[in-house]
Amino acid sequence: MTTSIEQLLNNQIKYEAQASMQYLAMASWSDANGYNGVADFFYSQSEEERLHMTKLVKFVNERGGKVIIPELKAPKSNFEGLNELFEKFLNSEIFVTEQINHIIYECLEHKDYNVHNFMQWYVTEQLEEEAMARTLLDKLNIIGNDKSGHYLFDRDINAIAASQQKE
Ligand code: OFO
Repeated sequence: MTTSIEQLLNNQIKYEAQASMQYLAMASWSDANGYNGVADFFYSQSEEERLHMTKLVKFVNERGGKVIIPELKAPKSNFEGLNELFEKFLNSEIFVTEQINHIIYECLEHKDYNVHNFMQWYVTEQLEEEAMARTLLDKLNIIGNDKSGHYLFDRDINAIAASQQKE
């Protein structure tokens, strides 16, 4: 693979790691604020992002590239409430999708069909995650500031997420 593609994959390792740590901070905030369902959701999202990172690390190594395990900036760890939490979630997923689209574009420019093929898995994953983040934020926007609505959202979030994944 070219050094520019290798660099992009290393950047992506960092973005997946950042997302994993961000979602861990969001899980922890939710846990501390009594939103146990939301906490479970973000603990599991954090694990998923870690797997996405590891998958890239293994791929770059298999292809004889050099992996750089990155330094990360501290994630945001305080939130006004659930709306801000889920806005952060959606924005993070949109950012990652843009980075993946950029890698796909560069793969086609450099005719690296092997990396292009590998990255298709991430394209599908991002579609699902972005759709999930939008659905959850839409629901929160309907609920507004209603406390009992937040209680029900917290109770039902993992069922909503599971049913969305089956679609
Ligand atoms: Fe790594 O899947 Fe979203 O960000």
